[in-house]
Amino acid sequence: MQTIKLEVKEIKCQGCANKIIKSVKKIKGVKNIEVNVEAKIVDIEFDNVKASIDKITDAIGKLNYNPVMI
Ligand SMILES: [Cu+2]
Repeated sequence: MQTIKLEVKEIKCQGCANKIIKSVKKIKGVKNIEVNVEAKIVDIEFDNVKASIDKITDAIGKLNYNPVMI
C-alpha cells in the first residue's frame, strides 16, 4: 500500500472534491481518498500493484484539474 499527497489548486468547493473522489474511486486498487477543500490537498491510499500514481493523476487531470505531487 502506498500513499500520495497531491495539491490541486483548482479545488474551489465540495463539488470539485466530490468529482475527484468519484473519479479516483473508480480506479482499481484505490483504497481510500480524502480531499481537504480548504487546503486544496488530496490524500490517496492505493495498492501500487493494481493502481499507479500516473493513473490517479491522469484521472484527476481529465476533470481539468492540475494535481501536483507534494
Ligand atoms: Cu467546485
